[in-house]
Amino acid sequence: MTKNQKLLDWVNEWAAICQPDNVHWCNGSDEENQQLLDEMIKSGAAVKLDEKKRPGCVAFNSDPSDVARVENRTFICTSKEEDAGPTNNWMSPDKMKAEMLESYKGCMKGRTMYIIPFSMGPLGSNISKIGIEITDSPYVVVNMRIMTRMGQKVLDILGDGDFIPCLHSVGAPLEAGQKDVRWPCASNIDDKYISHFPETNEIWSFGSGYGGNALLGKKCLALRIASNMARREGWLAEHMLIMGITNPQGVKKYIAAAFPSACGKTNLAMLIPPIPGWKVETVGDDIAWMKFDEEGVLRAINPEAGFFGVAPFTSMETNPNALHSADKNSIFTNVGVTPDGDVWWEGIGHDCPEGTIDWKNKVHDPASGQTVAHPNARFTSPADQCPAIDPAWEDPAGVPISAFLFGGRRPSTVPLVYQAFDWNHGVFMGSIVGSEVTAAAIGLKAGVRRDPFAMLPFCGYNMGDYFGHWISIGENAPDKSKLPLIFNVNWFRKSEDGKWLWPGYGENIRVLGWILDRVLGNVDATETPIGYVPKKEDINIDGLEGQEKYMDELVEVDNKLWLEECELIAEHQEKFGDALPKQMKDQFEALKARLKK
Ligand code: SAT
Ligand code: MN
Repeated sequence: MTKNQKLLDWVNEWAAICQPDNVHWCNGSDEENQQLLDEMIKSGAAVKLDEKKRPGCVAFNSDPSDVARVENRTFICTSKEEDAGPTNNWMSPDKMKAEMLESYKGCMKGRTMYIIPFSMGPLGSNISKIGIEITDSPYVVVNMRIMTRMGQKVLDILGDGDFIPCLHSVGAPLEAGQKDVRWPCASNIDDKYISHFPETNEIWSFGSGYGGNALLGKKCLALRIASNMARREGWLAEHMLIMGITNPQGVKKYIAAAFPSACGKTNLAMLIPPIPGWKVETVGDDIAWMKFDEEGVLRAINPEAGFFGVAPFTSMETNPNALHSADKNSIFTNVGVTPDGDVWWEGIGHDCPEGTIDWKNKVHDPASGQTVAHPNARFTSPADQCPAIDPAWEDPAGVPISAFLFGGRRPSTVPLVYQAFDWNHGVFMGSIVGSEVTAAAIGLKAGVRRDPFAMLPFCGYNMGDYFGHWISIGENAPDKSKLPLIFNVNWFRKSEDGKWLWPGYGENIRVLGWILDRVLGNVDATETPIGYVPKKEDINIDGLEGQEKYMDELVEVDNKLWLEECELIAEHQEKFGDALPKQMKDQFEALKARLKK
């Protein structure tokens, strides 16, 4: 256990408010995990999967109202509204705490309060942070055990040091004798809150049991709170995958990449190169924490210990490494369960066996038009089960980052890959990341939905100040010559008749190859108004039949289209008002001037 008085006081305080039947301090052992799983299987909350097909695996189905992060109920609570900025929901800390305190009173009646000590980052790394999550959800406990380093070993390292308090309740107290439901949560969306108090490093979550709403180490701590800490302390907490790439000459470099959702981040992190001699290894698929070392090299750790990956359309075709990560010791949420005790989801690569139970606990009827898995169904799997896990993925020192990649889904305008002229230009590039949406998709006017640095729902402070923080990282770099190079990629460019110009998936290694060559100084590029673009012959397309004829279009920069893009960028920049750093305005003016030349 612990002698940390601050921690003991905090737990006692909340136990008195939430009034659980029991308090359980999680030690993280196999026995504890098995006991929790057994209890949930017995109560019907979880289904045990077949021990031969999926050893050590269980499946859960959530309440149909509780299936994803709730962005409109996610709040950044700062004294001043402008500190949350135009992209976050804001409420004052006092008002939020008063409101939520009412909800927390007696909220754990009939339940056990679990205390989860966890480390984001390898135990003992100087980049790592310790959090303590209070929760009344045993589902959260078993997930946190995979997603973080969790248990007594964390308390031992904590000693009487500081921790980030993370409070969570599903918000569904039980009356004496009341039978629990499979997936307790607050039934009304307005009763849910995912609140962050960056000024005091606190997280209060209420009403949801799903993913990032409830596994508070992930988006809440490792991005929203950590982005604030990183800003104060001069480092970076980013929504980025980290991967190692080795070329046929045996040279290995690490890159970090940010993409908005649904752009294939996990697939890129676990890519299997189809061309000989290349190797990709995964350090992380979602979050990167980065600091300069004594030599001035920016080094990254993956603060997580597992993957919380989207299941649908994960297959042996699209991502065998993700699939194998979930072979055993994994938790599945909102997937189908087959009669022989395996899992099934849309796009898994084979037909749905008759009698499969869908995510709403009904036998699937193919004629119903309903999907078997929820589109946001997930697998929770230990990272070290990934066949391509990087040997240095737990190195407390982190891995050296040579390049940043940004990208979105851009059917037009944006070339396959281009490189920023310098750091601030790269920051500008990150600030305009976005995906094109059709009018139908969001019920609004068609256009580009901007997701700067893929951090829109995860930046815990004013996004304009966040751009400023990135600029200051470049300005204050101990050795500017060692800063990572910055690139934008776009796998999704289409021809005028709507055909994909680039095959994507594993073939993206060919683009990563060019990026590696730029890092190594092996290859020239064409200077264009938007940045350095590859000479088409420098992208290796050996063995890609019929690809040659698309290469001109893939690397083309059309000034007219980019001037139209600039009108959209102007609208985007206006949203940040006075918080938009002057350097970002200067970058924009310089881009327009280059395009008009
Ligand atoms: O639910 S999570 O926040 O963990 C995953 C996601 O929405 O990106
Ligand atoms: Mn993510």
